[in-house]
Amino acid sequence: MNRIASARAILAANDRGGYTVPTDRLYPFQWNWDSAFVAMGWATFDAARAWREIERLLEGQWEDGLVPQIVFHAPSDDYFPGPEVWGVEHTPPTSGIPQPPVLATAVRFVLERQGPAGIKRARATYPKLVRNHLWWERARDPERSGLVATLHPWETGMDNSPAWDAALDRVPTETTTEIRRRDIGHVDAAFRPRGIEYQRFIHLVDLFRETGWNARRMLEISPFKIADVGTNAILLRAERDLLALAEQFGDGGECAAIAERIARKETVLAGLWDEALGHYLSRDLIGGHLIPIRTSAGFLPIFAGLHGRAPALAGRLEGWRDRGIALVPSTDPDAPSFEPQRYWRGPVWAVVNWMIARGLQEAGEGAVARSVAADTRRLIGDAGFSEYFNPLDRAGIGGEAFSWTAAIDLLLGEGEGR
Ligand code: 9WN
Repeated sequence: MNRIASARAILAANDRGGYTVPTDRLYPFQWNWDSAFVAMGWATFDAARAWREIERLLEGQWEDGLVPQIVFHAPSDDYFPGPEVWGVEHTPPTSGIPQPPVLATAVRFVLERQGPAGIKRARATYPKLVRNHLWWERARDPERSGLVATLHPWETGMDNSPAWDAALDRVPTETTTEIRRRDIGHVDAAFRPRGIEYQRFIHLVDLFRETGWNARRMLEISPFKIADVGTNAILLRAERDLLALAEQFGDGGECAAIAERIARKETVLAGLWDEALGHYLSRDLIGGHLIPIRTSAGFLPIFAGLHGRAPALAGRLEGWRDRGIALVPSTDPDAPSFEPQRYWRGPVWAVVNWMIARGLQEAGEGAVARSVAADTRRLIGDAGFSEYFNPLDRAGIGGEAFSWTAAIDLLLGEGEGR
């Protein structure tokens, strides 16, 4: 089978009836940001199926606009925590937290890719995106500072990033839920988050469930509260893409409200730049300080359209590349917390690379954008469609036959993002 056919076959094999699981067994449900990338991958060869992915994700959308991290379309014992731990009243069952909001970007991509034939489904999707972006502001930035808060590491999609370590230390390790991890039955425990991190992850779930998933209460009481540079950059990008959709499907008032949010977010996101480290950083909203660890999320403001720092950030990527480090490590390889195999503490993720490459390309850093894209393609070509990759020895790690890796390979194979 050639490479395109192999990538398409992974999406087809992980298709569970209009939604795509990230990979068999390890992740047996529909995940939010995975599906946004996967929809773009489907769009390269089956627009109708791309729309279905988006529509099935939105079956999980709450009344208040939240698009949850996980939609539990069908029961499975292969994953912990399942719907009974979340205790959310929704049909289909869902988790109770968000994930990085790539969806509006995906909808615009699928529409532009398909052309006029996609207008009907895009028009039907548009109001749900508007409600979702209003949720972000109401639930996570009620004071309209321009930065949304993250209350759980899982919301960032970069679950055990060392950037969360100090803030997570404030979270107690006791849980009312019994922890029955399934992930380490599927993949090597050395590649996954540690036990103590899981205790804190579940402590937060217990705490939020006890509020009845009340957004206001959660924001008040969470001992973990971060302005994640990744989530905020992705949201700003999504706002720009939503504005493009609003110009086609919305009214003047909606366009003005989105434009106003964009202007506010541009200013405050720029404020996450740290001159000493020469990188964009997340802010601890309890301590008030920037978290002094360079991660791959710190490149995402370029994807959000902040291009002023792109030359400096491109220089850092070139430096790593010239030392033989595969781009883009999720944690600075020179940081003491760097671990080349352990989940978000070092490994390379194709989806993050796609966003970084696209941002660099748009910022006029075409050569480095091509390096990031080429490295991603090489990693996948050599090691397979793995969940993520060791930036030092370039091995594929985690789950295999991974949907979003296949989707990104399809996009990069066509030159999208370069
Ligand atoms: C929790 C599905 C998801 C990704 C995340 C990745 C991992 C889940 C987990 O898998 O998180 O959401 O149980 O480890 O960190 O980015 O969306 O692929």
